[in-house]
Amino acid sequence: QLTDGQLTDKQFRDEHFMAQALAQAARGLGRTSPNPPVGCVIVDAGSGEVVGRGFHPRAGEPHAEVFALRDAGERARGAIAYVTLEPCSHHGRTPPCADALIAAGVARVVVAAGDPNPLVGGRGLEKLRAAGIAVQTGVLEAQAVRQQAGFRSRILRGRPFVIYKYAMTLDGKVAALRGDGASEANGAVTGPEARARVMRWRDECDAIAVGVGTLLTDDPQLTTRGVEGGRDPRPVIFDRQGRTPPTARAVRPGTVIVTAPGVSAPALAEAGAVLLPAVDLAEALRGLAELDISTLLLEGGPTLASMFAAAGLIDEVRAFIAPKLLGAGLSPLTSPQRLMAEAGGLEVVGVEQVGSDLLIQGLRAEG
Ligand code: AOF
Ligand code: ZN
Repeated sequence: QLTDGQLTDKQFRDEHFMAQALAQAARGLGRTSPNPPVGCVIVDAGSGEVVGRGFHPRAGEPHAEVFALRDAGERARGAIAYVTLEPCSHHGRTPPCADALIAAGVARVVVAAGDPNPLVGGRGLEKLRAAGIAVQTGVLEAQAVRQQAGFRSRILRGRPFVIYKYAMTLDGKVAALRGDGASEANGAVTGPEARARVMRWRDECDAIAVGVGTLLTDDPQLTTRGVEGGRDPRPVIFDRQGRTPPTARAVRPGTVIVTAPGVSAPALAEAGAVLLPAVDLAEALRGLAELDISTLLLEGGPTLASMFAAAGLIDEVRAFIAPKLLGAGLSPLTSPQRLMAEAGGLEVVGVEQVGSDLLIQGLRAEG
């Protein structure tokens, strides 16, 4: 029988190993859509030694549990498996992970968050319990849900999770009124450390959105630079009339151009771009989800972001504040026009100094 002290110790150990599983999962960020990033570590119940690690590298490849079980080999028997998402119970592109855990003789499974996929939805946990495995859920659940925000948004709401990233001066301006517009990395606003952080976010997000105005002014590349092993997000250009030049640097195979219905742009299609006609933002986001885009990073400046904000479609804000005073300039949002009492509340999930800039991350408060 456990005393209170030992119970706390066990919870502490569970959180310690789940944090390692989350770190494994993070290795797949930006690469797994439409699947979630998932990580797994297998721990010897006696010695507390990690005997297996794995993560889901991309859709179509084996799931995290399979890699971790392979890594552990015979040492999985009687061990504890820590998984960031409920093990699957269905035959998809791969066989069920719950079956693999049972076959390997794992004694206990600790899960961070349930799988909202209707094909799974609790049946993975049931399968494990029916096989006599001790199952515990909810360990570091909030972190896991955040890490899986894109997958969960696409499954539960049919649209990508939208992150508005911007950089402003201490007096709240993202760009001067003339000269340097809100450019690709807001280079003029923050220091190099903040810009490097943005590159990491590009690596981790499925797609990056800009408006055609930014595209025509800056001709941004919208690529990931300076990240080892980095990959480029898919550019998404909001361009109602199809004015994007096929020679723009962000136009490459897979680039999405969101237009009004009925716009034809054969030269863009020839350049490999995907035309996505939509009557409004909600329809555009549904279309992006169908293109397997789970996380969308808004870098397009105030005009595009204001459209999203007015439609209530910003899920997370990542704001850099640079220690500079500009004077007249553009603010990060121009709409909606609200009373202060109606201002959209954010739950702050991170405050950090990055180089000489301050980074504040906030999630839209539910409801
Ligand atoms: C897990 N571990 O590492 C992942 C899971 O088409 P499939 O076979 O790859 O199945 C995809 C679904 O499996 C996905 O929608 C989600 O519900 C679950 N993902 N599950 O146990 C993993 N990536
Ligand atoms: Zn699985």
